[in-house]
Amino acid sequence: MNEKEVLDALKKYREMDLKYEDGRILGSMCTKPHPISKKISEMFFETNLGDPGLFKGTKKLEDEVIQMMGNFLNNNNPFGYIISGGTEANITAMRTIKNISRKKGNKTTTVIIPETAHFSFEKAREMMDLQYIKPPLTDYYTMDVKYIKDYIEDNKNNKIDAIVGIAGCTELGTIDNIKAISKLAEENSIYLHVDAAFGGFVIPFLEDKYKLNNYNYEFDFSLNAVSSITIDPHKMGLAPIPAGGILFRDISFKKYLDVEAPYLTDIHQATLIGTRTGIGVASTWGVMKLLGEEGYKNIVSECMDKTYYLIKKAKEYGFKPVIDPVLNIVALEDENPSETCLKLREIGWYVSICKCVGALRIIVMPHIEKEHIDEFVEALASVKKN
Ligand code: 0PR
Repeated sequence: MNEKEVLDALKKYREMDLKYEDGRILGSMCTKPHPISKKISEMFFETNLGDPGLFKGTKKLEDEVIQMMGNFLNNNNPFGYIISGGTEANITAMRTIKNISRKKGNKTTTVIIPETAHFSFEKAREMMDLQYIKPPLTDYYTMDVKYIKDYIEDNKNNKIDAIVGIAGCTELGTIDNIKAISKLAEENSIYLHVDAAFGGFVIPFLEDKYKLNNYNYEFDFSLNAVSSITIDPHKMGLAPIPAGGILFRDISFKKYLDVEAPYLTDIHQATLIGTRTGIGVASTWGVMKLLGEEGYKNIVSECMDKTYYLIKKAKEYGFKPVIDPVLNIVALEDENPSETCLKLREIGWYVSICKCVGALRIIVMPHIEKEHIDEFVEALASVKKN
């Protein structure tokens, strides 16, 4: 093929894809990246942070991005990486936990983790043969802290290595009571990892008027036991895929991840993935510098406004939200969500479903406009009538 033929052929494939701007993608935590990232991607497209000595500028950018993210997560001295996504970040955290446990001489690694945890933790469990304990959920779909407290007390001989808390769970957007969990973890010297893959770029920018009463939104390094946080720029950070983030409290955690890589410019490698692009790093840097705190606040506020709008509209048509929205995620009760989801797909609407409760799941990302919401609620009503 010549170049024109290649590009024409590719265009045909690309045209089969859905486009965020059409407003039909309602079940995705990704969105159209900020436009500046197109230029940045071109500038950094051959960079490889797998061999950072060759790309010193890009590595410096990564250090700066981690520092910038650390700053809004209340940590002035973070250590971490911009990696492929939340899955890699969570697996990296679990690898750290397992290696700390092994170093202490434990044969098994036991982790308390919510039922609502993302399936990336299941991959980690299977790969590293971890033992998971899943406390029951409260009425707010968060981990029951009293259960954790009792479990730790009743199992003094079977030490818990770590607790995972979620700040913005995949299905409902709920936030575990990480403040209370951190206290427990601190008292019992337990590692605490927080999965804020989605919530990390939302909660710090959430205006008070969107916060629910009696709800704890604290999740970051200001809580003493929090040792690592997953936070993904390629979700609400508006960076292009792949850009996930793993941040540790400080560099002391690096030794649990390093393997020897004698023929690279840096003779140790801590990330799971070897060859890795600098595009995510540079784009995250650029988008963060361009938007600043004000920019992210505006984006989050717009998404929250539209979240409340969706709930208002849905109620007018007789649909009921499972919970008051914590973040920009709406779950609408449905007796048979899989069937409704398929019927909606037949007429061009792509929502997703919850598994912890019978509900349709809608993520109100920046590409969703109020007109899309109006059209969607009508489409949902028509599907439910038939
Ligand atoms: N942690 C949480 C809390 C998540 O919600 C997700 C992904 C991950 C970790 C894993 O992140 P990566 O997918 O970046 O590895 N949550 C979304 C989900 O599973 C991912 C997604 C995004 C799915 C866009 C579909 C989609 O169209 O629903």
